[in-house]
Amino acid sequence: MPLMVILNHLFCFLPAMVGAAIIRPMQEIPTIAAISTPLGTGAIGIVRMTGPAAVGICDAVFRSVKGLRLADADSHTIHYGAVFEPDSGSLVDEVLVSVMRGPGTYTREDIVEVNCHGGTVAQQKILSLFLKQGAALASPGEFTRRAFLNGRIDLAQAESVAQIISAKTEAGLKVAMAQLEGSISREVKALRQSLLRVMAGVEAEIDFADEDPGEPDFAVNKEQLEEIEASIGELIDSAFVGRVISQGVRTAIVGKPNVGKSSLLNSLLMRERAIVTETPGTTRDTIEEIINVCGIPLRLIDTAGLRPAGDEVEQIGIERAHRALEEADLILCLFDGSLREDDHDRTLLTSVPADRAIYIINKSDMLRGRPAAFNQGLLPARPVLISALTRQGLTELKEKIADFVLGGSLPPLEGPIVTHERHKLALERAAASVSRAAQGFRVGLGPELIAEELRSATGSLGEITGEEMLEDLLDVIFQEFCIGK
Ligand SMILES: Nc1nc2c(ncn2[C@@H]2O[C@H](COP(=O)(O)OP(=O)(O)OP(=O)(O)O)[C@@H](O)[C@H]2O)c(=O)[nH]1
Ligand SMILES: [Mg+2]
Repeated sequence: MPLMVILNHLFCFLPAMVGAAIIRPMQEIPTIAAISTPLGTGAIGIVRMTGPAAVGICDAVFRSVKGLRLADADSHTIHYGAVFEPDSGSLVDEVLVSVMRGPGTYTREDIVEVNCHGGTVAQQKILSLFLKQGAALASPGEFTRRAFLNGRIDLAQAESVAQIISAKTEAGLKVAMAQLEGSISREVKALRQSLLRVMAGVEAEIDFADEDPGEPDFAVNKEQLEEIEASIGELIDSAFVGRVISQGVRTAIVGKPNVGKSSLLNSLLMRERAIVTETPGTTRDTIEEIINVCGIPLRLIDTAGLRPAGDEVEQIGIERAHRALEEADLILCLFDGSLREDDHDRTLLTSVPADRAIYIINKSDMLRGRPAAFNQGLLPARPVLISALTRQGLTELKEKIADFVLGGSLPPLEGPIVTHERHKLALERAAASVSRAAQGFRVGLGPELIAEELRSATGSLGEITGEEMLEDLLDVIFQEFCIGK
């Protein structure tokens, strides 16, 4: 007899209307629930609940094969059984339920996780039963927000959770994991403590100004601040590598229509991702793909050919191409080597900043040993000659890209690496305040003004780890999360 039938049979004899009494959490903290696995077809789905009523709510719709109530189960145990519709007693799904009691959990609260069959129906049915029993639907990132608010992780660690989920490369995952383990938090907290020590000295001087505390040690303070400033500077410097690792180098392929931009994207990806035709204006929208070039992740963006736009759709595509060009870390500026340059090429050259560009002459296969018809003398740097069609010259192009980005390879990923723009901006604010405070010591500024700068610097550092924070900031950060995390 199939397992589901046995289960159905078995549970039909259990007292009808299981869990008919709706359990409403009496405590102030609401119990929240969400589907934690992506919706769609899959072998297993997980519906997750956290909060003081989590175990009770699950007990109202779950019956274990052994007849054990989850309320009586030990923490960190898994129970096999089934979820039932409490009103009708009908079987919803065969499940495994994990019971984890706070504070030894992700949120530090009681957590119940139901492993049911994948696919949308079973998961949504179980979630709706939990909501009927009194759970509230979790907002994006609310589980992690609780982990933060209940002191299990700090804000920088909470943000690394979203980064682990969205990691596109092995290096990105490695750095995000290090951040979850506290690599950034430890460094930032240590710097903040050092600043607080300097600040305590300055404030003591303000408080005891009338009591002649002796000559304050300005030289020592200045030296300490300069050390702190240098350490913050190192963190800021790591942000470029951090962004490369976590998001990839933003690389736009630009050129007039038909020069082979989409063909180049496809060749680098080694698959037919973008449509290629001989009709100019084929690509209308930007297309983004991640590729790995010599271990460096690139976010490659194919764009619409740049020319005075035809219809409205092409016009929007061209606007997007211009935006991609402006925002790119690296621009692959493409020309058709088989044709003489024209006004579109010349206009393009004026809008591409040479310090962010690699110039490429495509369609080398059509030259058959002859020099390119395109006048290379117009280009600010020596171009790479390639054929997107035959892949000739692609190895040289990849080496040039790797060399351009990080001098050829990723540096060893040791020590703290800043990957969040929010952290970088806060560090820059902190560095500016520390620098002004150090300058204050140098020119003999009053201790009140120096203390103000130091307060501002510790505030900026505290924003990174959440030791100082605003409720609005939390809303912005956790909105980035997926529901169920
Ligand atoms: N012989 C030759 N043909 C190429 C090469 N690269 C692209 N082509 C051809 O050039 C035409 C245009 O290629 P696409 O890759 O669509 O060019 P594009 O720059 O993306 O064009 P738009 O999307 O219209 O801006 C197609 O017929 C390609 O097969 C090449 O290296 N050699
Ligand atoms: Mg194209």
